[in-house]
Parts: sequence; structure tokens; C-alpha cells
Amino acid sequence: MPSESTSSNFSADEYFATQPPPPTLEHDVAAVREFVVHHSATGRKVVLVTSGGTTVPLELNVVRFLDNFSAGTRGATSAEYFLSAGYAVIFMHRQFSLQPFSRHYSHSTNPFLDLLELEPSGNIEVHGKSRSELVEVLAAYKNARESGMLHSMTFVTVNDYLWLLRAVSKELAVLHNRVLYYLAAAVSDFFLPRQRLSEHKIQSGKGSLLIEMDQVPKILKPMVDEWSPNSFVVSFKLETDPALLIPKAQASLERYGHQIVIGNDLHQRKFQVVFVSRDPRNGTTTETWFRMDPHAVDERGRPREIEQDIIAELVRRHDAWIQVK
Ligand code: PAZ
Repeated sequence: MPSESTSSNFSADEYFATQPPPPTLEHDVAAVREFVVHHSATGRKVVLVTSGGTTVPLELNVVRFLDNFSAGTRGATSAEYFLSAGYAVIFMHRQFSLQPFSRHYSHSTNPFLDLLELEPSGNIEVHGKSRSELVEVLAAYKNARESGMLHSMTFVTVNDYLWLLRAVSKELAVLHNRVLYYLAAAVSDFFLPRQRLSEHKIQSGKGSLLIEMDQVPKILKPMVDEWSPNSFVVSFKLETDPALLIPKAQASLERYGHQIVIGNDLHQRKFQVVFVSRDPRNGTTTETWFRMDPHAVDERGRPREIEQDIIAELVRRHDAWIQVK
């Protein structure tokens, strides 16, 4: 059982007043500003996809940190479907987690070198079956990069993530209802304030290690109310106890007032998700389940991905929302 906490809970304002920004923040924000100016002119819808897990360092000179399971599959896959749907994409992801397009050649599931053949002439050939797939992925990747439709930026710690999300959402606010936030990153709920971090590697030899963490501030509220009002915000809720999924999603919508929570269970997340939304006029919530056969293939004979259905539905709902906003 978790023990009762004696530590303080930071409001968002207190958090940003006391925790230092990452050193690359200004540079990252300048690049986003350029992207936003460009796409204000193109008139495109823009999505911010967050992806992968955040770390919580236990020391200032970081040797140890807390992490989570997220590989960034959901975010990287979704970014590709958003691009196909015509969105300009800011892909804000955990450093070294999966990325759109290159995810198809993950070193653990589909090592790139195994697709290549070294000819006696010294030329390199791609195996027959893999060739057409690679051509397609490469063409989509080059197109996304060269057309300025995909902009990537990275975070590592939960602190990096919070500072970046605040700064980027303030920049995106000028696009009003054309912006969709797709917050799929697995963000730590707890952190250690910098002021309580040990400078050097925590030493062993003094018995067990007790660490008391503070709660990460709930930043969806200021994001929806202050940093980027009028935007379409979709958050994710992950649970391992299926009974908690709907009530937690409903509570989140009520507390933050955003548009959709997509609920998923850790073990079923690749095959079933639930969209939970709330009518702000009377507080009633609606749940829509999306389920797919784990062995299903798409029209090109590749394993089907539930993100295809998620993005199709979000595009439909975002468009409908733009009409009335
Ligand atoms: O990165 P991944 O594909 O392995 O997992 C995706 C996910 C489960 C992290 C995402 O769908 C999600 O639920 N993100 C929010 C997690 C949470 O903070 O509740």
C-alpha cells in the first residue's frame, strides 16, 4: 500500500516558478514559431503529437532515474496517419523512442541491415519483398520532411516535457480551432523537485532507499483555459484495471474541460480503445469503443493498426468541431 504523503503539491504556476527550464527551450520554441508562421499561411490543420515516456531523475548528475514502458508506438504510428490526413505534424517525442517512418525498421522487430544484400560488386540491394515497402515508406518520409509537414522535437525528463508543452501550446494558440493536441506520451505523475535532488550519485551502504516524490501539476487545466484556448484537445488515459478506465476518463473530462479522453488498457491497447467525450451543456458522457482483430491486415496486406481508426474518427470529430466553433 502506498504510504501517506507529507510532500507538497505544486500548482502549475509554482512548478514553473521553481523548476528550471531545459537549456534547449528557446531554440526549440523558435523552430516551432517558424513552423506555425508557415502553416498559418498554408491554412492547414496542425496537430501536436506527444509520444513516449518521460524520466524522473533521482540525482542532478543523473545515474539513476525512474522511467516507464512506453516505446512511442502509438505516437509514431498516429503521426503517419495524421500526415496522410493532411495535417501538419509537430512530433514531440522522448529522445530515442520510435519515430514516424523509421519505426517500420525498428532494430528489435525488423532490423534494417537484414533487409540488405551486399553484391560482389560492392553495391547494396534491398531484398525483393522488402523493396516495395521500403520505397513507399521512404517516399512518404522524404515527402513529409521536404514539404515541411513534419517537425520533430525531443524531451527526456518530465521537466523537459512540461516546459516544452507549455511553450509549444502557447505558440500554437494563434491557430485557434485548427490545432489538435494528441497527448499520447506516458507522462510521470510524480517527480522530485530539483531542490531535493542529491547532487551526486546516491550512495549505498546506508540501508534501504526511501524517496518521497511530489505530484506533477495537472497542466491540462491551464493548457485548456489559458495557454491554448479554442483548440481541440485529446488526452490519453492508460489503466491496468479495466474497471477504472471509464470513471477516470470521465473525471478527467469534468476536471479539465477538454474534448476527448481516449482510454486504453495496458495489455489491450493495440487492439481496443474507448473514446470518452462529454457534453458540456448537461455533463452527460458518451463512450465509443474501437476494437479490431489482432490478426487483421490492411488493404495492402500489412498488419492493421488501430491508429488508422483512431485518426479517422478524430479527423471527423475535429472537422465537425471546427464547423461550430
Ligand atoms: O507508446 P506505446 O504505444 O507503447 O503506449 C501508448 C500509451 C499506452 C502510452 C498511450 O496510448 C497512452 O495511454 N498514453 C497516456 C498514458 C497515461 O498517462 O495515462
